[in-house]
Amino acid sequence: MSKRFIVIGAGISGISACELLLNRDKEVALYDGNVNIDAKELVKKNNFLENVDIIIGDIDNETIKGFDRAIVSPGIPLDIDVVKMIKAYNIPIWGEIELAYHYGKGKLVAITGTNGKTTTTALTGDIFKAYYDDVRVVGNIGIPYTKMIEDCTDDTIFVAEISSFQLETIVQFKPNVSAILNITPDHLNRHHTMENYINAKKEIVRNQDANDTCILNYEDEVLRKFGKEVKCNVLYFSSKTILESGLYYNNGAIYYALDGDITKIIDVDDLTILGLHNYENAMCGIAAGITMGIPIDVIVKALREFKAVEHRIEYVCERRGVKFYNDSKGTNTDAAIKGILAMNRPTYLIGGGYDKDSTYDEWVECFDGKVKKLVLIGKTKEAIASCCDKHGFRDYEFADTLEEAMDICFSEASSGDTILLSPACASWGMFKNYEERGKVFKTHARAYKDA
Ligand code: UMA
Repeated sequence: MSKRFIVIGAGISGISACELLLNRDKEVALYDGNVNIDAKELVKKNNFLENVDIIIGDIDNETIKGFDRAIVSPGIPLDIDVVKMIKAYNIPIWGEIELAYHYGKGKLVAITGTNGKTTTTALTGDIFKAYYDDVRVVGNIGIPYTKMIEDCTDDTIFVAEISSFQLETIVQFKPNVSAILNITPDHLNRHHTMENYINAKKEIVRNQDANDTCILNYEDEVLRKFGKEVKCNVLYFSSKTILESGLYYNNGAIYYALDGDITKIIDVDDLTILGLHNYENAMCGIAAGITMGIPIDVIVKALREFKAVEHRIEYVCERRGVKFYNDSKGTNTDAAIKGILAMNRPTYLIGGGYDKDSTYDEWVECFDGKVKKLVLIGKTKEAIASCCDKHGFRDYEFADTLEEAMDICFSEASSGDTILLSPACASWGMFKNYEERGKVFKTHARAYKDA
């Protein structure tokens, strides 16, 4: 078994990987290409690194030669010089998730996809926690898989968000349940071609066999076809097609069909996450739960209680029949368009903020009868207002603060309406960051009286 490891990347995954290896009595070196990293500071923050040889900036062939195995962090492209040197000496490479998998025990549910994987992982984690005692939510969601390995047992269930970066360096990684939500162009600077990106995502099933299951989006052409090629069981979900077997959305509800036998799972009005893309995320989580033997009533309870990832189309509260949604993370027009598309009720929209020289046309175009009124704050209010004029949308008004904007909306909104903060702009200039903006929105919304 390898003894001397070099860990590449001193971010959260690299540091957790070092700790895991030290706990297993390995000799560890940590390399990072960023010359601004202060090794002493790293050790101060992570005492265990005292026993690690920290190499910053350049690394030479002689040093590389001395290692038996390399562990790479997800953000390390595999074509940078240090990785090329490692490959030239035939030193085996594991990704940080491979290292965690190697030392882990229990069961693994691994979720990938271009969009929605964080929400789906969080939701799936909640469904599993409602039934199993030791569930650990890990991976790209922000908690390194290697950090959560200690004390795991055969009864532990890992629910992991897995990125295409992480899948590039797996070897034996074998989820009991995998899921690919969708694949659209992303990260092409790292993967270079769409084909490479798709192939990286497909790696998630590489080691799965007839005992395992892969959950796939039936409406994604690549994935529908992929389901016919894999060696494991396949469970599809669909937001458009009534399936003979699998999860599907139809006319306001989610159903589970097994060889034509149909069970209604939940009305989507009972979900706390909105929009067709979120129904897909929910179906994926339900599919994972069903596959791992969780009773439907437990799944439904967890779905009803699920709190969306903070600041992303996050349901806040209902006052006088008016629902409040915080989409402070809608800091650009693309993200803010998703916010509007997710609304299924007439909407009072709060927008505007820091000026990034964006254009707002596509955002305003999607208001499309759904946005009753737009209240604008921040530096960009004039620019957005003139874009509204251009597109014939006249129902806008200016406010000086977020709270004032909310008061305007709440005084005019009636029961059945929604108030949505989805600004299409960054928060700077008025707030420290989008989190602070979202928190102000939530506090002010909750302070409104119900009657
Ligand atoms: N580094 C080099 N050379 C390089 C590139 C990076 O030395 O050429 C060093 C940097 O100087 C830095 C370190 O590598 O010190 C950073 O490593 P990292 O980028 O792998 O970051 P981590 O802090 O370990 O976080 C990673 C994921 N980051 C990326 O994939 C870029 C986190 O996902 C993940 O939450 C974390 O591991 C735990 O698993 C973030 C992300 O942006 C959220 N993911 C992408 C996405 O979601 O789109 C894929």
